[in-house]
Amino acid sequence: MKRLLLLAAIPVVFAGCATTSGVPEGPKLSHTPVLDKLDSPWDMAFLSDGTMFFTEKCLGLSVRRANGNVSKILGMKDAKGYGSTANDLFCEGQAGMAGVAVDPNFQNNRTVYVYSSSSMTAPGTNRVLRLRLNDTLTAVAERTDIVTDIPYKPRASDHPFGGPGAHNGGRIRFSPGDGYLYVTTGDTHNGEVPQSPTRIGGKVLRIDRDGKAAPGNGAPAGFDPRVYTYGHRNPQGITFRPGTNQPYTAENGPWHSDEVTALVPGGNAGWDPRPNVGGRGACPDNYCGYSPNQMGAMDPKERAAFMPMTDTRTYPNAMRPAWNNDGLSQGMFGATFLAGPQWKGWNGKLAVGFGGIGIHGTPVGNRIDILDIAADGKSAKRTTVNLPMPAARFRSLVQGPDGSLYVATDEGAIARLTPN
Ligand SMILES: [Ca+2]
Repeated sequence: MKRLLLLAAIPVVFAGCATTSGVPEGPKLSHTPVLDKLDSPWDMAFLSDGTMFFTEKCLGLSVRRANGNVSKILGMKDAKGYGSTANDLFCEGQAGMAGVAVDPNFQNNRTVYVYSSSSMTAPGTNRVLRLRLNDTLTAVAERTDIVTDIPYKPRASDHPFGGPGAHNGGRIRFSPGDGYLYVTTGDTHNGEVPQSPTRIGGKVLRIDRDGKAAPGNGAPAGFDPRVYTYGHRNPQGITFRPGTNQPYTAENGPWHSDEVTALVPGGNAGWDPRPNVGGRGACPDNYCGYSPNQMGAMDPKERAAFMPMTDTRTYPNAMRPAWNNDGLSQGMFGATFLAGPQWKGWNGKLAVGFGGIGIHGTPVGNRIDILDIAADGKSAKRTTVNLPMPAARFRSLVQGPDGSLYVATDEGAIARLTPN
């Protein structure tokens, strides 16, 4: 590890190791389709033999065996052909079935976890479901909802900017370090939620496999003990840095400043869209997340000054982002640290995927970037991957057990990007 650090620190010594970005050179990638014609694939999780669980936002949970056969395991209301069906699970807007994670003890308990919207509690919440599967991985043997109170945006009338299901969060990952489950939740276009001590949207939760608060979360007194970090907008990426296992989030910005942030226990990510905070006045429907009305032609710097993703003036101790996508919002949906010598200069670097569609003057962001993040998590250099496939809206990035990077796209595909 020390030798690798040295290589990264003095790349100029090694001809060909450095690029103009300052990020060491990585491998060439080849592209192999894995599944296509899927319906909004949202996330994947692997067993060591290559078995891949995957979710589709408006259908449910399926599994692809290493031999390529696919079984549909748990379908939501009206989904066809699933071994099990749950009529309370639904999709709407950005919400539906989202993240999936495999229990670290899967070989003994055949258990996976999914994040899904559910109508079981009116007017709808997001839940984390613990699912024990049958022997053939074709149906659910036992379902236990271990988190039932993650906010969901039920109505378009909450404010003028987005529909139901917006800012829904949804990534779930077990830390390879402490073994706890980390859950990202969105602000649901509700101004009170991100800084609320008791409403668990706009947060990263850190829980055990029963949904109980993990020890050492460090949130301030009066906070729900499941809260690990708060003051998030809509994080849809969480990943753990090789070596330290420090968690990092990737989250969308409000027409400016997507952020990658190194998390610390009890940290405030600094997003507070309430009225009368940070020198703002009132806002439509008490949500200043797009304040002032940014339909105008202000550039991202002006927007950021009005509605910062990290309000360090109001919250001087807020966690600063390592990187803010050069002040742009381009739909940063997922992130994963790359690990292994096959990644060459990108070993230990962060891959982030973008799926922005270019609304409100924000440039299209269909790409994958590699971030070389400083050891202290406070700055980063960036290079952009030369994709061996057409530009796509990347919803999920996961490194598989074969060491390749698997991507899910809003175009309905899951594909393997193999370094060579
Ligand atoms: Ca922030």
